[in-house]
Amino acid sequence: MVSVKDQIVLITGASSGIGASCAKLFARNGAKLILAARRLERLKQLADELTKEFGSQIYILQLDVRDRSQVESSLTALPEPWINIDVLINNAGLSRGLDKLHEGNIEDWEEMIDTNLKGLLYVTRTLVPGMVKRGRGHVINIGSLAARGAYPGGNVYCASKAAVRTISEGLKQDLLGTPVRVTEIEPGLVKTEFSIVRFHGDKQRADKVYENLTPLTPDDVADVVLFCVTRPPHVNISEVMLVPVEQANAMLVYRRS
Ligand code: NDP
Ligand code: 8X3
Repeated sequence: MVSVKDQIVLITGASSGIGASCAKLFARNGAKLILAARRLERLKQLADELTKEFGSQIYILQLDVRDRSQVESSLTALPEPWINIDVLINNAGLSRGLDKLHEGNIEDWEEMIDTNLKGLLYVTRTLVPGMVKRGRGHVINIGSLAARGAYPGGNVYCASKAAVRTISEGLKQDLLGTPVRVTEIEPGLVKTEFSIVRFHGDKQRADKVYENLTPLTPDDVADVVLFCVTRPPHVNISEVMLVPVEQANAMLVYRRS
């Protein structure tokens, strides 16, 4: 088993949902955390909580993963004790809208592609060379069940997650011969701020997504991430799909009436 104690773990999108849950679980297990996202106040609040509860060492990074030069400059200029990142959790991501493709909002598309796909690529391209050089590292990409097929209105979001799936597969191939591990995690419905963001703040509409079923919690996903990272070094969990019991695929859920 690999222990995460004193390992340096960078989590993108740590200010909410799955990223924040990963931060809590890795902190509880003794990791040193770099928490990245755009909302600085949220990160500070989380870091305070974790420091109080677990005595964690935390570095806060205000970062927009869509900004290539900011990604490169901030990640290459990390202070010396933080530079050798062991685990990268590429979690920052979002959906915007649920419109038919031919009626879709092009700004929404660009935001999803720039964040879910290009942002993940920028961070990965900046950090993985160091992992290869040091001969240790693990990249966790938070994909989605949406990668496995489109659902009505999901078009560009699903495509962005299909790209994450393919990129994870390609990265695994390209890292063959190195000890660096790559895992893609594909959750189904997880109750976070995801749907509020998708519907541009319409909480009522967001709540309906999880109505009359028991969704995954972000802690459920964090649990799986920690499991993958703590396998023995010769084991690579390449992909995990986890869904609520009441979800069969992206299109088929059971709602108790
Ligand atoms: P949340 O909305 O709760 O969290 C999303 C996180 O991503 C926030 O911390 C947000 O931080 C961050 N983020 C968004 N854009 C950027 C950006 N440009 N730069 C840096 N950080 C950014 O949703 P989830 O926790 O659910 O989402 C996390 C991941 O899980 C996403 O990749 C999502 O696609 C995926 N996922 C979610 C599922 C679900 O049902 N909830 C299911 C399957 C996958 P900030 O706004 O502060 O920058
Ligand atoms: C989020 C899950 O099914 O809402 O990636 O697209 S879904």
